[in-house]
Amino acid sequence: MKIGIVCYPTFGGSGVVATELGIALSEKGHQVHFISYSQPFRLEGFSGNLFYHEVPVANYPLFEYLPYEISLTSKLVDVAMHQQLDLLHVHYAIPHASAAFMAREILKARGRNVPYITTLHGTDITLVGRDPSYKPVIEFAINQSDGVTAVSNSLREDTLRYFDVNREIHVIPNFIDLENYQRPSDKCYKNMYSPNGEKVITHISNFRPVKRIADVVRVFEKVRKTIPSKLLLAGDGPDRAMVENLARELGVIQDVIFVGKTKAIERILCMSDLFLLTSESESFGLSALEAMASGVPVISTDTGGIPEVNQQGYSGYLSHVGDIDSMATNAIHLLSDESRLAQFSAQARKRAEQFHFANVLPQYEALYSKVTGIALN
Ligand code: GMT
Repeated sequence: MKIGIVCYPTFGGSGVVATELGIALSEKGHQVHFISYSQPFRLEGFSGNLFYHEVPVANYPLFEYLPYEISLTSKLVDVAMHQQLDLLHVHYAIPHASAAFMAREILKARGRNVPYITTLHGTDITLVGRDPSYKPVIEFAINQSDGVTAVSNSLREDTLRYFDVNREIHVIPNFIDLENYQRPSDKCYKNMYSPNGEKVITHISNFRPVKRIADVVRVFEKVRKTIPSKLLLAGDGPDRAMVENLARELGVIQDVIFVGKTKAIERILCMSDLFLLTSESESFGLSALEAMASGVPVISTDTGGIPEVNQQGYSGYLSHVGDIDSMATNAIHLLSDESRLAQFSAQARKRAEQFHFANVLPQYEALYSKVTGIALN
């Protein structure tokens, strides 16, 4: 099948999932065309089945805001026509679903039928998409989609709660290539950050307010009183300065390491003992799954789709949003007992196996087949 994948190229779960999906599909023999305003950051290397098309946005002095959606639509039409695409699969509804709708209609007028599938990822529904400045368009574009998927049951329910959706929403969870998250303990170089054998507690995110990173630092401050530990913060974003100030105020800054935006997530996780995810809202929590795949137990909130990923008392523990005491108690419970920590580490990896891409990819292929009428064997 020839598939056009539209996604955000920057650091963020939806772009990661879209990129990994495209790569996995190309390895199965599909021809995949990524379409975005810059090359997705995890799209490295080349293969005969994998292509990238950049969306140029022409500027004009009249434009205070660049009309990206129009440029994307034009690029989708162009790629679909010239590459003979069978399908468009757009990740994150805003503005990808409405651009795909426009492209499909333009292509129809040119005698080509190219259906589109919209995958909902989270804030496109729970935060941004609900805003009145987007909602009517997003609702329409979801309803017009030839197929709609959500990354968790929780997100499916949120979509039905916030939008008037008359399409079936297929839940296809995010996935992971377990091979990429092996944990060769001798090559982790953990002593780089914990020279005296301190425990390494990790958080990875885009540092947006929804992640509540201040809670990460507050939990760490409590844990550190009992367990010699370091906090590894990977990523960057609007709350970075606030978090740095808070770490200073709490007197823990000397044990907090900011590694910035990094592609080397597996290497960070390899040296981690525990992962913290304190989000206010999270449709899935891909970073938690990446941690679990690396055998790192997760202390998280119980919001949104996280309980569908992190299993209470098995791969880690869940607490209510903002319950710093509970999260710190759970972290100490794990970090203070080596055999319990090892048991949870093994269980976290086991739980992650359920999300191995080989179990999830066929679900997307089945939907592609249904929507295009092209049989796949
Ligand atoms: O967090 C965001 O605003 C961005 C968004 C993204 O595009 O990365 O994240 C969402 O999609 C991820 C991949 O499906 C999910 O793992 C995240 O839970 C989800 N974020 C939220 O719901 C806050």
